[in-house]
Amino acid sequence: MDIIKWDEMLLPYEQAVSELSVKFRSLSTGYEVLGKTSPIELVAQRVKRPSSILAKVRRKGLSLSQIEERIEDIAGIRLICRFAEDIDEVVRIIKDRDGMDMTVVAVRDYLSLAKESGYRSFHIIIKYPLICALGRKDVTCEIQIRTMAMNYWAVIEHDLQYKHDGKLPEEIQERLLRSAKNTEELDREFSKIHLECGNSGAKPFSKQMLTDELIKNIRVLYRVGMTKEADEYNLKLVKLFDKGSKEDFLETLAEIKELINDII
Ligand code: 0O2
Repeated sequence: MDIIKWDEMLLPYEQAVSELSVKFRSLSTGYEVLGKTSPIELVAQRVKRPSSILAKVRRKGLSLSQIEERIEDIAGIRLICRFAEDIDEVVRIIKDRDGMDMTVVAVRDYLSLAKESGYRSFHIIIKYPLICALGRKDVTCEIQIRTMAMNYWAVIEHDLQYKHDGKLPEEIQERLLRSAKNTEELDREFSKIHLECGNSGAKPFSKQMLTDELIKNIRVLYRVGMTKEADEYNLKLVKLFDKGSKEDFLETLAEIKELINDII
């Protein structure tokens, strides 16, 4: 009989989800640096629980020695988007990486056709090359891409299934299915609002954003020792906040940036 050394078996999966999370978080931060809105709102990671691995082994009629070869979602990364259209962008980003730091093995589109339960998400199965304490290994990983609304539904439904050993009363299943349709409607409505309010990708200049940007730059002035100038701009900021136009903000911002550029 096969004996599973869980710590040893799960080690590469733990490392893979950690590395991949860093990569996707860094990618997302890059958009921020460029002043754009990232299509990835949140990155989550998990390694499948042993009980869930064993349940899948039984459901699929596998032997224990087939776990690594046949179970593709031991390592899981979840990329959560604001809008349904962001999912397409994230899928494109991952497909573009195929053959670089990961290889796309399969794609499961539960958006075009939701699962019977009502579950919606886009899954990409990848092989991720890893060097870990056990040596070199290509780790299979499932990347789930979904909106916040899809995630809300899936997390709650998953939790209910887990607590009821997957045997939810029919009436609850029907209500969950209806809720899934409601989240689909919510996603559609948010996409429409997003489109109507302009989604150029570049951040619009709201007063709040400009204030934050000014404060960020004033803090740089303090850090580089230009205390007098920083104090002056701090005072000016309060006046701008009360009465300034966007043009006034932009002008002041340009002045501070010039000062910073001169000394850095
Ligand atoms: P966890 O996190 O391990 O407890 P397959 O037999 O391979 O074709 P399978 O096994 O359902 O199909 O694989 P699939 O579709 O890729 O699903 C893997 C994961 O997707 C699940 O892992 C869930 O995270 C998610 N998922 C799939 N179907 C549903 C669903 O109906 N409801 C919810 N909430 N999530 C789903 P585990 O093993 O359930 O989760």
